Amino acid sequence: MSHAWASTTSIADLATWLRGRRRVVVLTHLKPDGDAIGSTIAVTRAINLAAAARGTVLEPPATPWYAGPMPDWAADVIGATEHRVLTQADRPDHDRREDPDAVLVLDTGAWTQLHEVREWLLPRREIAAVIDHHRQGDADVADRRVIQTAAAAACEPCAELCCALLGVPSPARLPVEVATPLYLGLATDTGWFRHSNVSPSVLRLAASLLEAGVDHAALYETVEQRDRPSRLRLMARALGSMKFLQRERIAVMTLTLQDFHDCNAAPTDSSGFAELALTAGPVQVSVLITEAFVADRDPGGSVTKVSLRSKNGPASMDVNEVARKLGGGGHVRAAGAKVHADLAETTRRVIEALA
Ligand SMILES: [Mn+2]
Repeated sequence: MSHAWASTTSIADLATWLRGRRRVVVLTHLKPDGDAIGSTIAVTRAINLAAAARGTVLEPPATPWYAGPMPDWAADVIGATEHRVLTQADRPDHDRREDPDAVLVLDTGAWTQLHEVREWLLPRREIAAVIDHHRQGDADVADRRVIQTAAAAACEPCAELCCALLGVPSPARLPVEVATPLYLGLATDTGWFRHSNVSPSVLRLAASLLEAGVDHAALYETVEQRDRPSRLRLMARALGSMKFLQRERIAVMTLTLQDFHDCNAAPTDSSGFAELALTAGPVQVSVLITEAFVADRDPGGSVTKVSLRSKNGPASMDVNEVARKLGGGGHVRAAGAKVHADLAETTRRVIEALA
């Protein structure tokens, strides 16, 4: 078994391997985002549609399992597709159905992102496959891996998998219930087609998915135009905390638990804040430092979350490198870390890492 974070198989071979599996558990990273939910729902539906097309199935083979919290829009995207949200009361090993004969891990391959299912997944890695686009991951999560770091979203390779499973020659021919979650992942991981990861292949895939019947405007409204007013109040706090460093090249925002409390905000309300400062001309790196909620902490220690975003261009900074100095990782333009220190000490370490 190779231990390098690299592909060991192809999408075509994965599709062949999946054909005829009776029960497939589909996993993704904790706190799933648009790409995580999009890829898992699209692949789940494709597997189940392919099984139904082969003959009557008593129970659809594929089920996604999530470790929350789920975004507010999740129910609208998931609809009637059967899924599980794992909780303290519903652990992976409480599943009384037949043990799966395949496990798919989409949009991550890092144990730190698979905390809730780690113990369950460890003895099953020989029947597991990872499809991911992140630069870092743990090769021992699954023997079968398709790692496409050039892909903007996990939904790019997953679109290819859906086509192979359903035997269609182009994503434009996918059923709209498969095309829509794929489009969601593509759109959200590119900031609705604004980030530097937008490539010809991203726009070609998006165009094909629109041909398949995706309603861009309806999806945008469902996902992006449903903020609770508490999120805007919290955004005002984040912007109010902003400090500029290195002649306004770097902007650092901080959010305390008190900020969340005062604004009556949920932990997910700060998502997307990390990039806020990139709208300022001189700012090359935008940082959000957040006190972690109790559920995210280790007993007895404080944990602070760091999210980094950077601009493209000649003066740009590889924030993946910065995050790695802090014990985290991610992409060149978007990365993060969980630091085992309080907000003040974490801020000090972030500024040092950025120097
Ligand atoms: Mn992704």
